[in-house]
Amino acid sequence: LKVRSMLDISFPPKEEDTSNGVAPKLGVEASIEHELKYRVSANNTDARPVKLYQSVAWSVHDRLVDAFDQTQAYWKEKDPKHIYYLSAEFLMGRTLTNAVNNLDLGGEYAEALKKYGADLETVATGELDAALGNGGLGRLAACFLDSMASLDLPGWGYGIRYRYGMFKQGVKDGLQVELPDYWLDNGNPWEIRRPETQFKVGFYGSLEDGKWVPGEEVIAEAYDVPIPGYKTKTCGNLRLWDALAPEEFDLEAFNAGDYSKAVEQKRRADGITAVLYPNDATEEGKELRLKQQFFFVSASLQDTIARYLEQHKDLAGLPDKACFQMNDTHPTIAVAELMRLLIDEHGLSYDDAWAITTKCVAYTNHTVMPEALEKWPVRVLAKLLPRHMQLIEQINSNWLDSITGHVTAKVEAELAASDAEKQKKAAAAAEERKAALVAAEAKGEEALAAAKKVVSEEEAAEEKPADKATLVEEKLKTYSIIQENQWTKGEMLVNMAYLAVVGSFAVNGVAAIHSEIIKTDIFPHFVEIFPERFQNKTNGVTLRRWLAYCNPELSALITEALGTDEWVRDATLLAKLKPFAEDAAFRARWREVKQQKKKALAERIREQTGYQVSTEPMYDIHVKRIHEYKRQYMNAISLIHRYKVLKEMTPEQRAKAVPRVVVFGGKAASAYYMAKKIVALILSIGETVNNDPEIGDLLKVVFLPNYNVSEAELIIPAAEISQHISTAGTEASGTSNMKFALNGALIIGTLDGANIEIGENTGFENLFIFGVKADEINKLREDRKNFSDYDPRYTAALQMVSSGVFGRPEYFEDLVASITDMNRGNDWFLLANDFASYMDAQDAIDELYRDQEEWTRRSIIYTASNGFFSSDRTIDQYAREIWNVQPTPQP
Ligand code: B1H
Repeated sequence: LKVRSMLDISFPPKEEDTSNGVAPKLGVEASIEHELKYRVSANNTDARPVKLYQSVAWSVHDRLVDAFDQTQAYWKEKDPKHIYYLSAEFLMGRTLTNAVNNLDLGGEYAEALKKYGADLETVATGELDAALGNGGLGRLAACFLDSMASLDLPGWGYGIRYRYGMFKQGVKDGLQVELPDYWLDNGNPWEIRRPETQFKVGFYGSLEDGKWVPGEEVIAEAYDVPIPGYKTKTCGNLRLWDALAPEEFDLEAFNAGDYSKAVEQKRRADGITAVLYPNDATEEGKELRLKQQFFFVSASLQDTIARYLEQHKDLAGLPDKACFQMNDTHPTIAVAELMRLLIDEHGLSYDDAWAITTKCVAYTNHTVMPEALEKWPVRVLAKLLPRHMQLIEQINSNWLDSITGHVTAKVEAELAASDAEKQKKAAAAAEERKAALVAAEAKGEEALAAAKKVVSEEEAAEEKPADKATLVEEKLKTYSIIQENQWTKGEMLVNMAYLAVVGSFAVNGVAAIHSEIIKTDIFPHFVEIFPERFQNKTNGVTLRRWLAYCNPELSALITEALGTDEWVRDATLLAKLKPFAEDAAFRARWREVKQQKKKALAERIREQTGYQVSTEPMYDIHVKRIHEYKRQYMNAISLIHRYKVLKEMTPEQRAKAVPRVVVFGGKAASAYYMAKKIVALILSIGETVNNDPEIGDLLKVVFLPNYNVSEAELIIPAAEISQHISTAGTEASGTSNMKFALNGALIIGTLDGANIEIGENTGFENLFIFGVKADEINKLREDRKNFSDYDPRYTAALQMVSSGVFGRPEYFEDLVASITDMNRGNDWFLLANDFASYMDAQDAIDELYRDQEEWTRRSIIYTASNGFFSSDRTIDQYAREIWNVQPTPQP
């Protein structure tokens, strides 16, 4: 129910727009001055970095709003089909650099800032990251928005305006600490509040005469974040919802004296959009999380339908105008909510509603980790969303009815196959018994009696034919959206991924191997029924943020070599760089750029950690969320070994060793016990190694705190080698691997996720690939070895941890046990299995680094080979193969 409409609020009449395109009335220089004086209230002399940033940002804001208004008005007039990307996370990072450059205003702003003795790069550091996401999944959503706008595709993102985004990570006493992210404290120039766009969202309550009467209501209010495409007039939208208490507007209740009730309601509403859950690839199962999910999904669907109905009268046409892409299971309650809106609010029949829903929604799976595949207890769903639970039951029962024929045929075929087998066995057994009786008879009365007894027991024990109905029932359960919890017997769960697959017209994985694994391991039943529904869409990253803007030096070199900067729009052009890999002068310049970026990173390391690192060693980077499956721990163990070897070397040997600076970064979920210990171990190793005078510049181990989008923009261009070493079959795709490759960092990695496709594009001989393959994992988990059989380098390194070489041996006891003790984790991610081949790959890296010409040659080959991983390519595939949405640029 729309609470307010546009008409309730009278805007000042719009002036005649004479600005022609995106240029507003004030020039860049004048507008910065205007903002500085009137909005930020600072004069020129007081233009400190943050205030200058704010003025520049507000000046850019005005230009964005022009582009936004024009695009949205144009789309409204043309009425093309839209894609709505529903996501609980959008990890946007900073906006200023991206906005200025996408609007093609870099030159003008640089010029205007001269007056303040500032450059855009420095001013940009005044901005706090918008960190409304955990890691890869949220950042992918942000890259997709950039590509959608850049390809002129009519599309909006829909999500939550968390008041506190991802926590800020600090380090205290060798441990991670979590600090609140006050990202909105200085105001946010990149959003437009829409008090005129509000919707009611209900929770709890009961069903009265089949009608849902919510027990609690909140108001969703829209904020729009303009998304400028790269050098196009198109400006897309990210609409984020904030929650308000209805009482804030209900003055009557307020005046009636129910003050505490009003305050309580406000507190509850605030809670919904307060914080982002800091879990990456795990799931908390908290009711508040489901509340968040339903809140933004309901508001987004109501909003879309309301806008659709402004221009169309019949909802049957909705699938021609709207497609909802569900980013993982978090927004999959959309299947039930769209059904409810169509049936309860718009009067459609169940069947008509189902026909529309299943043409409108599509689902992307991002993980095969069982702990991340959301399953909500029926108890929780029925309490929070009783009408939705009822609809899910109906959806499930229709679904099971529709496949009963298929399942019965399957059972019959299995029975027939096993019957034939059984008859053969039974005949053989009968022959044997006959022979036994004959033999017993020959031995006399007593033997015969004993043999007869055995025969009658055996005949009785012979398998009864299985009851077909029971078998069908058992098998149907494995297809059911509602299933019994395998751990807590009796508790029933709604498998949200199954709901998504049944309700969607397309289901996709995020890298080739992952899309295969979901077909064989996660949804095999559903593949039987609708094989055509399953697709692959290999992830990508925007080359604007992740090459052009974060590495302007390398970009300038690429542009010079190619004679054009068109590669920023058309990444396939990067392939033309290949011949330059053979040019020694070009390689020297390529190295110079890398050196420059290493220097910038070294400076950041000094600022953040106090460690002074040289820019001469190899820069070896391992940054991503901390997780056991990502195996930062295995890298840490290898570094302990490296340290040990360096300590044992003679000075002559040391002089020949290849020095490294190893940089880790990444957040551990606040409740993830082992991940926090892994952070602590890395910090402890650094503490010991970095202060060991015998080691000096030969090895530095740095944990750079608070890894986020902005840190990544600094770190990735400086990398020479990057690590992507998850246990095969666990990392769905990975996207930083693509960013590193495009910035000319070599990869050490397993045959997992997108590493495989990067290998195919770059040539596997150019990567350092090691470790077991995904299809060997199950068997290897079964035959895990004894601790005593492990690689001696590995056991010695762990021994050093246990004996306290890095301090706090008791604190690390659990961590060591998790990979050495059969009863305490038992090395689930197979570090021990992969360690030896990992070390071989590390040796190969050292060897190649001695040959700087060959190393640089490969570095160029990486950049030249990986244009495929532009998110423009990914989004073009989604648009054509799933969404059926057409580019709609303004003339
Ligand atoms: C990915 C998540 C994820 N997969 C649950 N799944 C979350 C799951 O808050 N939660 O409950 C949050 C995030 N994130 C990542 O998606 C994969 O691990 C990466 O391999 C992949 O590259 C990325 C984008 O597809």
